[in-house]
Amino acid sequence: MSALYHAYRAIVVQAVCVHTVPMKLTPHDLDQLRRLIASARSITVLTGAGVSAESGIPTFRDAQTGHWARFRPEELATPEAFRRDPDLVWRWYAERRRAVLGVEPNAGHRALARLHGRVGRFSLITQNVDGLHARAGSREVIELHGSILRVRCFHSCVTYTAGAATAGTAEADAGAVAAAGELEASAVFAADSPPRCPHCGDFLRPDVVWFGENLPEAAIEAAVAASESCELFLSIGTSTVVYPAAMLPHAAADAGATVVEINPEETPFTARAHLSIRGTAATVLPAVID
Ligand code: BV8
Ligand code: ZN
Repeated sequence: MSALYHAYRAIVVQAVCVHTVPMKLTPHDLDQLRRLIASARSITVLTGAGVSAESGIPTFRDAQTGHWARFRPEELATPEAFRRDPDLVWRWYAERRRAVLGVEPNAGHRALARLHGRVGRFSLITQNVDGLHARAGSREVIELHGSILRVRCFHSCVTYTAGAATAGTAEADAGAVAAAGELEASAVFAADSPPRCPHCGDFLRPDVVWFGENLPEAAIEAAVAASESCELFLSIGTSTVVYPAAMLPHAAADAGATVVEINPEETPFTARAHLSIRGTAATVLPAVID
């Protein structure tokens, strides 16, 4: 994790330095971003929940509604919450999975999928667990926080994947189902309570990274490497408050990349961005990529 330590350290150093004065917002900032994208030989993109907002998926900052209004996501997205009330947390994820499988990727997701084929080197890192980048056609997506479309045993004995094409059912890893025998994948995703792993007997759980859990090592290492080696870094639809993902734009800037933020609101990173565009993903991205 030396790259991770280096990037975390960079944050601390940065936190005590005077922020660089950001480029002033110009009326032609879309032209500026278009030129930066056209001339970059390597681009790394980090997306957050804001990229899925225009598909109708509420962001983490958005207030929760209905039955979930009384909970904060940070309170439910933890191993402690699951152990305390497995049914509650399992149902929260089942409802979010149904919502995700019921919407379509938006113009922002699709523009990023097109960008991949037009740049020498391109990396897409997402904090999102909704699988919408892949459904928009993006390949090799670095999923920092896992996927709500997958369910696994706490000890990774077995994994099941719900596919958008087969909304509501799932193709499990054939080997796992064969080995598991009793558990049918479709039954796992239809269950109202978390099923037990047929191998070890512990609960099955969403294959996401909860607060307090480590990110998949391969994913964070790939994300740090892609952030530290690109010419242009785009930070899109993220509040940059969840770590270690939030250190990636800093790591890119520390390594000399031009960092552009696309967000309708300011974030803790805005003061450091070379260009910060007050716009939404589904309007800005198609305008600068096509
Ligand atoms: C870890 C999966 C080591 C689950 C998620 C104190 C200080 C610093 C750090 C910490 C701290 N205390 C604890 C920590 C560590 C903690 C953390 O960062 N906490 C935060 C809250 C302070 N991090 C962790 O625990 C991570 N693990 O560090 O391991 C460790 C080990 C043991 C003990 C300690 C540390 C794990 C973090 C991963 C958590 N899991 N998701 C699930 O989804 O259910 S994170 C979750 O939050 C989502 O993935 C989501 O992506 C993310 C929220 O961030 P954003 O994506 O930015 O979304 P958000 O809603 O915040 O913002 C949306 C933005 O979009 C806004 O800015 C908005 O303006 C903008 N927007 C809105 N509409 C649009 C738009 N932009 C563009 N277009 C639009 N249309
Ligand atoms: Zn198990």
